[in-house]
Amino acid sequence: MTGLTRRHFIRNASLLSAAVAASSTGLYSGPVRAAEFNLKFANNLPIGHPMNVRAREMAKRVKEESEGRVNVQVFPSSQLGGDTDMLAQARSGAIDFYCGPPVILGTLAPSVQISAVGFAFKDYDQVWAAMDGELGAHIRQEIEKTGVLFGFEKIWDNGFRVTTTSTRPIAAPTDLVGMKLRVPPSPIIMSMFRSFDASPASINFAEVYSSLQTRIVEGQENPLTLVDSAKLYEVQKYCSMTNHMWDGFWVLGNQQRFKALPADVQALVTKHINEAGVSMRADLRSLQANVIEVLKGKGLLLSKVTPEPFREKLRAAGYYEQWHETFGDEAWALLEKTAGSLA
Ligand code: X2X
Repeated sequence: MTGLTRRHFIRNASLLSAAVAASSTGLYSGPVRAAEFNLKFANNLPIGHPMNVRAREMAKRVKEESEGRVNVQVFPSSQLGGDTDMLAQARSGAIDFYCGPPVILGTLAPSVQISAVGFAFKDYDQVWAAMDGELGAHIRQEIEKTGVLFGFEKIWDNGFRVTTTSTRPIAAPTDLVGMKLRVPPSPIIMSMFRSFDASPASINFAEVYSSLQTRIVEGQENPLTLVDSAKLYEVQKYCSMTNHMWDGFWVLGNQQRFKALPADVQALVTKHINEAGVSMRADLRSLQANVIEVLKGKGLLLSKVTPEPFREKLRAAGYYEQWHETFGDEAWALLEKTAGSLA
């Protein structure tokens, strides 16, 4: 094992033991009494990310308010498998709640990806107006129609995605030509980077750090707060603020498993999951306020990017036309209602 690989291994091992410690504190505090309902809440993000801080808080509140009847166990860092795997487990009911990024839910229902159309949302006012409004309601209906999963009302935040690389900064679309870039297993992100003539590789988040470290890929794209919390700055040199799309997480439940719970348990869990989502949005917002300084301090070379040439390239490649056709006129109109014209 090389020094670097060992370091990565130890880092993961310590995350894992921290997670075990956290969940066992939850399990054995208070009067010893077996829970009636054990529910699994799984995601791909590091244990210290606001998603998991708020998820653990949610689990604690659910446990307290149900007087120990309901035990939600939080599994961060892809502990139950990569995203493709977690999605399959959520569908089968092996995972009760899965934080599913819209970008990778295209295999579930194509329209779930509509919030990830490139350069659509300009700021958070637009994001929350759409996602807490008609567009979000439309997407949740589409998820529900699968007959397998459903989405809780408040979508959780990930952020605006930027591009980090080890070889060269991205200032213009031509800088992306031929670039080996990790993207999530996501049809819509894959299509964007193919339109830029890059060479995107679909890799689950669980393997992002190691694929950058071993230089299987030159770069990746994710929000600044995740570049920080997943320590991607350790294995990347440049960070180009492409802000090419907003991304979040639908907390997905398994319809059958959830309906089998008593109504009061359903209501309690729903309330606390939605509240946790709203709180984590605010947590991320405050991290975003100084993340640029934090990342500069860690040695990353940050640069601003003018979006218009990138949009122009996407238009010319037929990207917007293609996704408009996939999502249909009705959904596209809902997107443009907040994001403005994308033609
Ligand atoms: O896999 C990613 O890049 C991540 C963490 O942003 C998603 O969940 C889409």
